[in-house]
Amino acid sequence: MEEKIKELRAAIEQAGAAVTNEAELSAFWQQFLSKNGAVAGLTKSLRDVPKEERPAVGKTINEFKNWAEAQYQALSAQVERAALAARNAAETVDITLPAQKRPNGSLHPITLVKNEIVDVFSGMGFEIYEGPEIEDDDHNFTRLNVPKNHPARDMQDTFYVAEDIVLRTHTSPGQIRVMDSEKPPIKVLVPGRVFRSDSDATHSPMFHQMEGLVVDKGITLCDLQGMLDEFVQALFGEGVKTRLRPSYFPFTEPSVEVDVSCFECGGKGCPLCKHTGWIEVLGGGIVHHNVLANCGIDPKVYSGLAFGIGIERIAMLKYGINNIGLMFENDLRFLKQFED
Ligand code: 2U9
Repeated sequence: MEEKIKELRAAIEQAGAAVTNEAELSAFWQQFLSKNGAVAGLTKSLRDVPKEERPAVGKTINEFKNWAEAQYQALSAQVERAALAARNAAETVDITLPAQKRPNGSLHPITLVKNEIVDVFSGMGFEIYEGPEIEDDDHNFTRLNVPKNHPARDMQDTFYVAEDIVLRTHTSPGQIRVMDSEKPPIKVLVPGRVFRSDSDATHSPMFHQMEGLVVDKGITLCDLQGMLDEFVQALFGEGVKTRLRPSYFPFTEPSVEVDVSCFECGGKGCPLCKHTGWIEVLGGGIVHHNVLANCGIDPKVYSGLAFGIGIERIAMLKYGINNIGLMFENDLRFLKQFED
């Protein structure tokens, strides 16, 4: 038995020295330490040892078995360390390489123009209010003096959600809500998405508006023109002038269309202003007495001015965009032009 153990120890040492990876380690275990392996074979051969010698030989075999298992554990740790070292070498990061650049996002032209307009009017003391996009007939039409038979109420022009519920066609219902909850003096700017059943190169079924409302004693069209002068100069440049033309809206009387002198040609005439020297930018007027009365404000005591700006229209003019659809396609080649 002594001889057998000595031979096996030598065989284990020799085989162990050759183990370099998992597969070889597994073969080593199979050959020496598995149920049918060489070390188990020693225990089986204990049967052939005379009875009186068995305890001593058994002890020697057990000690050898422990040694063989320790060999295996040591080899296993060695293979694991080698595998980790190989992986670390393969996955080395070259920290001297330049970092990958993440592309920068930028503000959408509509947001840029909206922020600019908000800044100008905030500077004049306007507060910002945002109302709901889904409105009832009463806030969107009736209290704004838009009569039952008015074409704006037609299904062809307005998106109906239910019989008396619409996607707001302007942000004006927001001003109605402000007048319901606050007493004059009121000076508020209401930006937001609005919806109309209309679509071509300059109209989109969803677009952005910014409406202003001032209600106080003694408000006149002069106040409106003074504020709008400030506004167009901040947006289009110092020398730009405004011109008011008579118009009609159900919620204002008198109503005006507001033109700016062409900021491209200085008023001489060019393709942008269609050779007129003027460009239409927004609408406004003096709040109709019915609208004030509908909101519990006495039109004999107070008067108001209101204006409405289409944000896409201003963005198209300011940046020379010829198709409104470009602003909703999110083509990066278009958006990148507005990076600062
Ligand atoms: C109240 C009273 C009056 C808001 C007004 C306009 C004129 C106007 C257009 C600009 C381009 C709509 O987006 S657009 O197509 N708007 O011309 N808006 S007066 O008048 C109001 C609003 C609220 C209580």
